[in-house]
Amino acid sequence: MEKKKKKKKKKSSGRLSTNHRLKKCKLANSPVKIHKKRKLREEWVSPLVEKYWFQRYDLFSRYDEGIEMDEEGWYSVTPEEIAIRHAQRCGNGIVIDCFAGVGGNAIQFAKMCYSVVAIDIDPRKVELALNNAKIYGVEDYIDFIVGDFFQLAPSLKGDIVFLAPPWGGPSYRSIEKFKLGFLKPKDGFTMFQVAQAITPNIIMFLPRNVDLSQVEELSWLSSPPLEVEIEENYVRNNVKGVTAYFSGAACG
Ligand code: MGP
Ligand code: SAH
Repeated sequence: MEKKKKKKKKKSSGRLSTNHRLKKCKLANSPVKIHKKRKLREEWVSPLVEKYWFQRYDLFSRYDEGIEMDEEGWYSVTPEEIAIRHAQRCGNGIVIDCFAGVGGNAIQFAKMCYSVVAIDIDPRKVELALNNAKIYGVEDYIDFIVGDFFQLAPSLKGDIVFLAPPWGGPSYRSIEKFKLGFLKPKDGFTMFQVAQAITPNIIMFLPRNVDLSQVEELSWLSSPPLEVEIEENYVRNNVKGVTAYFSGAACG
């Protein structure tokens, strides 16, 4: 029996016609695809999340060590490379991450800044962010708060306010020019004014299709107007969002 098998194998390893070669290529590719699909099924992510799951190592490089997310977390988390960039711009003060989600930004702030206050209105997000912060070993540098940023704002103190609010879900992409009024749970102008009462050093992470003239208008809410610097943020040559740095957070 064993001998027969060996013989068969030898036969099929002879020269291949072009057609056979094509077949061989297809077969060589298929195990990879099957493997990916199998992994996806093991983890189970919703169809909405699938696209983001394929980008999982861009979102968290340590994804395989036990990172956890819910659906909103998947499509909202700031990719790690961009979160690092945000943190590099914060210096060494106290950062308030007002819409912390599953912790993409808070973790990078904690790695680079003095300390972080991470707020989210959804208790599950705070649980997930704490889990994720532990994976990066930075949980001791973050004060997690479950609460509404707008209610907490009058009692908050910090050197930098970071705003990455909900953009209304992945459908933000279908809007030609995203207006600050579309941000949730309150419009961008109100949000900015609430943040400004804490500090003028504000960083906002916004959709790539945001109306840039409105972003500039935010700086005119102060007298004299705040300095503002706006940058596009890329991952693998794809623009993912736009960041506006105000006042001390701007390079000047
Ligand atoms: P995307 O545009 O939904 O994905 O989100 P992608 O892969 O760039 O889409 P495509 O058009 O190229 O196919 C891009 C990034 O925007 C996400 O990784 C998040 O960092 C950020 N993002 C997306 N949404 C819907 C939100 C949101 O509601 N809030 C925040 N803060 N960030 C978001
Ligand atoms: N930067 C985050 C993603 C933020 S997504 C990351 O990298 O993981 C926006 C978050 O804002 C959501 O998790 C949502 O629960 C939270 N949120 C919505 N309204 C809020 C409010 N009023 N106060 C605080 N958090 C709020």
